[in-house]
Amino acid sequence: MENVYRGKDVDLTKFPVPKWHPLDGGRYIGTGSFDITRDPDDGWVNLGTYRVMLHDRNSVGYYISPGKHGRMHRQKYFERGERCPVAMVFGSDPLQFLASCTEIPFGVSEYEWVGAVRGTAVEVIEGPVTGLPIPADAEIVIEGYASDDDMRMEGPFGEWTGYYASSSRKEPVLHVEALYHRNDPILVGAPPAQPPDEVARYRAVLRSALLRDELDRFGVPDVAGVWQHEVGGARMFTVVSIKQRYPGHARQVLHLASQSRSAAYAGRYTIVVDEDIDPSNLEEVMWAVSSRSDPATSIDIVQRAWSTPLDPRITPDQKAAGDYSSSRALIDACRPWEWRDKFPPVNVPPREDRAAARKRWAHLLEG
Ligand SMILES: Cc1cc2nc3c(=O)[nH]c(=O)nc-3n(C[C@H](O)[C@H](O)[C@H](O)COP(=O)(O)O)c2cc1C
Ligand SMILES: [Mn+2]
Repeated sequence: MENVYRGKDVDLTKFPVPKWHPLDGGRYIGTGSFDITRDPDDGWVNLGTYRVMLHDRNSVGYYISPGKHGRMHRQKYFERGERCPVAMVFGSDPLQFLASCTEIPFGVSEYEWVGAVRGTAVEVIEGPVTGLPIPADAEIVIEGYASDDDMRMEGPFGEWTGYYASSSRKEPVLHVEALYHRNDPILVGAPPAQPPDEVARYRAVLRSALLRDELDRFGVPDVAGVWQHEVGGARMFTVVSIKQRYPGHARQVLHLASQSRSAAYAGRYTIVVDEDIDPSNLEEVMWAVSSRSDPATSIDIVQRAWSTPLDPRITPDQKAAGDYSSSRALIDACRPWEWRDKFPPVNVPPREDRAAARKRWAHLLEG
């Protein structure tokens, strides 16, 4: 609250807002940012990173994909004929940003998740306009309202898939009633780009951990490892390794992983491999797919799964009809359970032996 502007004094054009990609339809003030909303029924508070485009001095456009928490909140207000209150934070504690762009479950506030990770509660102030809780140490914050009868073109924007796939459409405008910032505030940017980019790299770590946790909570035994690959933007290419324990174990993992909270949105390929394969090593994974799967019997297809206008492979006709679903390929690249003992042996020495040899002859490998 070092600098406070209300009503006509709000001027967002004073910030050096970048145009991040050559074909972006505007300047995006919100990339390394998050939107704060409250569920009008249950009162819980969500933080979600959704891109924010600068329209003019005191209005911004923001895009939220169907199924995201901020969109469900907004929809609830609109269905009641009310405006949706929103606070947007441009520049925050990095852990708050990390939480706001991660698949934390519906009904759980990212604030609580941050507090749990840190071990201390997040200090907030009550937003003077909306009453929403605002991080006390934020750099730049705006408060305002969106309504469903006020939409303006938003996009195109360079997205995490490496394309401008959602093009431009009419999206709700946030009318900014208040602007607060520190002296010399830092406007944080985190523009997505063709993966594997920085955004995909940090998200792969957390998403893989979340999926691992979900599979454990689903009661799936003997998960050896999980990786949501950077090349797929930590969403479109998911690999799980298991120690097979019973017939159907591999398919169970494929279907659960592909529809889990942390991997369902905008997925594409889910692969299960045996525990001798490192799920984070693309070459090992694709060797297992190439050598242990049988295309005719090893691949299940799921139709009409949760996707997004950002999906570059949804046809123009489908998008025009409002159908943002896409299919999933679930690839079983494990040795088939029934004859796993008769599967030809692997012809390289065990991993431990290779590691021991590398250690012993390290002086020859250097330089
Ligand atoms: C830099 C960046 C930009 C993002 N932009 C958007 C966006 O414009 N719209 C969207 O729906 N999700 C976007 N996301 C993904 C969401 O932040 C992510 O799905 C998050 O889990 C959403 O919060 P929620 O689960 O509370 O809905 C972005 C993520 C990052 C890291
Ligand atoms: Mn959420």
